[in-house]
Amino acid sequence: MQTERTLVLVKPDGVQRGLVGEVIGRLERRGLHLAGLKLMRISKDLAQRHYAEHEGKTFFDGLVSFITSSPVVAMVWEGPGVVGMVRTTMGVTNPVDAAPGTIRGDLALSLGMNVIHGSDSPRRAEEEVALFFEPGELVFWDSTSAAWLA
Ligand code: D4T
Repeated sequence: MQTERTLVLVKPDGVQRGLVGEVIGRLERRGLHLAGLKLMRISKDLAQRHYAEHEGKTFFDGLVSFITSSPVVAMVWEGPGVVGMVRTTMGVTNPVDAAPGTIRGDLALSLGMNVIHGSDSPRRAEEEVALFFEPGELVFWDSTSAAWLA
């Protein structure tokens, strides 16, 4: 399977509740590789572009206000099939329906405050990684290289 990259955000609720380490730990334990990481405040413009598919929906303004309300941790994760693996590790959008054992099923509070974002397709992942990260902010993993294990 081809190596992919995906964008993950620990949303404001996750950062405020001290869940950054928990989210990173779960993704690391699945064997995924971290290729980029930063704590940032999302601007209104970036939020509107990131959530453009939801523009016009009743929850759009609330979604933009929430994601811009306080810092998020933005990450790029890498690995074969990483887009799907992150989505299954996250659980479905609404925590009421998210399975126990998933991040949202174990930790999320509500449809809005659901701890984590992960790109929903390889095409969106490429767009979202480019929206949040400059190429120079990302590292290339070579899982066969002993240097990473030293
Ligand atoms: P994100 O994009 O945050 O990873 O979430 P999902 O991919 O799982 O879900 P989504 O795009 O359908 O929704 C984006 C974001 O909007 C919030 N939301 C969603 C909301 O507040 N009310 C709603 O009715 C829906 C459908 C939650 C996630």
